Amino acid sequence: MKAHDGMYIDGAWRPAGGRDVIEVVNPVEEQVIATVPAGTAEDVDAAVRAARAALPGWAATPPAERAAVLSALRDRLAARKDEIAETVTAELGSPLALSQAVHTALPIAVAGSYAELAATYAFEERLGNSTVHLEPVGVVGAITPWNYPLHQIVAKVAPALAAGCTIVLKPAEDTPLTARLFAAAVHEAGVPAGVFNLVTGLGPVAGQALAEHPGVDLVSFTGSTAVGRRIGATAGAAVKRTALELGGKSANVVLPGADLARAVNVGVANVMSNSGQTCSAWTRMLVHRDRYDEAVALAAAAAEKYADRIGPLVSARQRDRVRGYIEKGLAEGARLAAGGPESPRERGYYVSPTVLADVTPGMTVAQEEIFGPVLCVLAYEDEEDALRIANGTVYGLAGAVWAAEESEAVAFARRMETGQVDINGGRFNPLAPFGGYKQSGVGRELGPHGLTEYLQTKSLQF
Ligand code: TXE
Repeated sequence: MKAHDGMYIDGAWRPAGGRDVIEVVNPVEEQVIATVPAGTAEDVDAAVRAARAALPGWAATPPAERAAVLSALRDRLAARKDEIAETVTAELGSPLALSQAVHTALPIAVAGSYAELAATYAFEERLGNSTVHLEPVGVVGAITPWNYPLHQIVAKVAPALAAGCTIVLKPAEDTPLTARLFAAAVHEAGVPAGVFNLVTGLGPVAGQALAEHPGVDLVSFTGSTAVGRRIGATAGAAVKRTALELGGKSANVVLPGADLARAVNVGVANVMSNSGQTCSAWTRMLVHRDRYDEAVALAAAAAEKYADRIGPLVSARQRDRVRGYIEKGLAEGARLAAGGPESPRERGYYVSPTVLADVTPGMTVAQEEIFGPVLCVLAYEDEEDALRIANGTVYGLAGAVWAAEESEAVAFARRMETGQVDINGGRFNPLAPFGGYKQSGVGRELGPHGLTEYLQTKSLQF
């Protein structure tokens, strides 16, 4: 058990204002592995002041120099990759291979992509008789969740740095250790004092103080729709910009001529990865009624293969929540094809890879984000019915379409109310904009579209 001290404010680790701490629990052993200080409104205020003071200097730093700092940050993260992967595994519970391949390698790639973008992006453009300058929005309050502890941080901090913004980060209380390592890498990379600041703490205390702080120009939040809605309302009242990346209920649409086995196997892998704690996960599989039974059998067999490999959920609270959803699904008439609500192990916050069949669009499990290793399989009658079901939730973050012909899948995807669709499998692209339609959020992350969230325009007329 390690008791960590301090907040990273104005280029140094400084004592926290209060004495309260947050316990970090390992989800496999259910044991406290560390504590970090629980930040107060005073800590947040000190961090915002530091960020404000650093803003003019960083905003005026030429993009090529900001790119060099980002490149150094990428290198420092890469140098610490083993330590980061082990830390993610310790506080999130993810298997080490996943922590290495996804939780660490992916954000390092994203940091690298922003180093390149900062160097090449057109921060000035000509429009007729005007020059348009793309300037930093100002001080960013970044509030991140625990499901991808490093990626969620990099997806906000890297574009903010590239844009010339300064930042105060409040990471999730479940995974503050990865955030502390990130701050160490920022320091080693030579990011000037005050440009990046870290305050660990509870959402309703430190998070809320950050979101409400008048010295913050943009709140960039990833997390639950309930908290996102509140942050949006508060920011709206203060006429403050927001970027909100919220929940999802993405559809994996298997059109009649598609390779069913491949679509189901990749679809199940997508849901089970990270124990289902992924906002973009394809949690609803839509299959034509003629092949429905075959698809459910394939999905159940695929899910069972994950039983020994899957990590736990992040916390007892999340495990109980997911189990509650499985029970609710069964109570509303779904049929258990694999897994179930019972605990598969004596210790650890595990939930069995679960497949719910005979799910209909109106059921709670077909509408609400479960955030666990639970796949719902729904039958459709024809393509129009599939589209109605796919678009029939308040969310619209991601999705997938499988078809015999790529053009057929693309035509269907164009009619989906969602921000990102994988065609016949797809492949992760760190430059592709990621973000939601409808209540999945406001704004986009990653690539040049992610960068524009942190920029505002000023036009000079000649
Ligand atoms: O999220 P919270 P939780 C969804 C998912 C999950 C559910 C609950 O469905 O089951 O949300 O997770 C901070 N003011 N997602 O409770 O509370 C908090 O400290 C300011 C989807 O963990 O939204 C943390 O840093 N900040 C998702 C962050 O918000 C506040 C990822 C997210 O926590 C705050 C995670 C407040 N009043 C959960 N209250 C995704 N989109 O990827 C909390 N926070």
